[in-house]
Amino acid sequence: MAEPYRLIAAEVSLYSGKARAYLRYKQLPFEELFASRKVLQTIVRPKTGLTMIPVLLTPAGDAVQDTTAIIDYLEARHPERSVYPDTPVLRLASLLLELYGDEWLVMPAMHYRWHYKRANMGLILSEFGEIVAPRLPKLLRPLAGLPIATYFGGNYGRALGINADNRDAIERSYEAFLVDFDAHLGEHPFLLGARPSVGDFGFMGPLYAHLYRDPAPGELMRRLAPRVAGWVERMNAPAPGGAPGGGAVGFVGSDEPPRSLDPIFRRLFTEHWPVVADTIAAVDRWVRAHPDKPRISRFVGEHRFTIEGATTTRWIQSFTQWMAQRPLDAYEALAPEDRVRANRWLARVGGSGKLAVRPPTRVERVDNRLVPA
Ligand SMILES: N[C@@H](CCC(=O)N[C@@H](CS)C(=O)NCC(=O)O)C(=O)O
Repeated sequence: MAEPYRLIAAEVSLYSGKARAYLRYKQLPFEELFASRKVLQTIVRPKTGLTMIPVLLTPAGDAVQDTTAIIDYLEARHPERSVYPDTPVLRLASLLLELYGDEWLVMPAMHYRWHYKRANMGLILSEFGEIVAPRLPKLLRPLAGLPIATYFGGNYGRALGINADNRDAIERSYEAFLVDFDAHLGEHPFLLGARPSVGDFGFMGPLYAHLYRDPAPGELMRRLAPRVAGWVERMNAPAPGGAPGGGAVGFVGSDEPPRSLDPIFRRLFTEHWPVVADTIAAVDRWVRAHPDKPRISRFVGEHRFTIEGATTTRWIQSFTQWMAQRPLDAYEALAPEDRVRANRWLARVGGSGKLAVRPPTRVERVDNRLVPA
């Protein structure tokens, strides 16, 4: 039997949930290797240059970090049960949804984990403790987890722009999202029909480890949006989305995203897209201001952003542009007749004109770091 893939991951980690669900859906044999500090120091750091998870270790000896890179690495080698719709407008929609899950829903995920400490910290400290000192008796693990919990819990607010000014707004936005997604799931088992697309996996990061599994937001999800909780469970099942081997189940029949997703796309274009557009401008400014730097900094300044009427400041993350280039490229590549259909759909969801932009400075990932292309 072929040697299995290995996924360095942890249940408590946001992006691990995306990669794990993807590997299960593809029915690829894999073993999960717990991302203890030792594994991070002896495997992840030396092989990727980063201290980030998840990391896919392949039988060919590659170590792939970043869930999007992991998905594309595996799609190239295992094209069956593809998570990319083969019709162009659905494909564009799936890339936008992945971007939204990866880069925007991370905000409620962090907020609900770290703000509702009393409900969540028992679980979080104990799981962070397992990363640092997996051999410590269970009772003592929370103590060992305290330093990293303090680090993550102390920094997320400034980085993501979450504070007393917009906490209520973030909750209003997330609760509305939950209700919209729940209504959609009354009509379709996954975002784009009867099988998961890359957008579902993008959603699975924040919606599993934090928003489903952490006690406070988990209770909220089960109460407000039981179908979303059911979707999380389906996404984590061994072969979500139909019969083993792919079967006949597919994406929605026409090349048009379901209308029940309109409120989610509208929110994407109202809340998230201004941040994306601003990030593209900031990356360009940063690269012009640092002509001698081969790599682009992870953070390229600060900007103001607005969610549900509340405006505050966040750090601009250059990585967001790399993710945004995917739907922008998909839009750019549309044949004229497909573009007419895409524009009709975009007009319906508040996205008119928004994808017809070319980043003045493109970025690419080389050795897991962003560089100007
Ligand atoms: N975009 C990346 C992000 C990976 C990531 O941020 N992982 C988190 C854990 S879920 C991490 O390792 N954070 C450590 C850090 O930010 O330094 C992906 O899709 O894999």
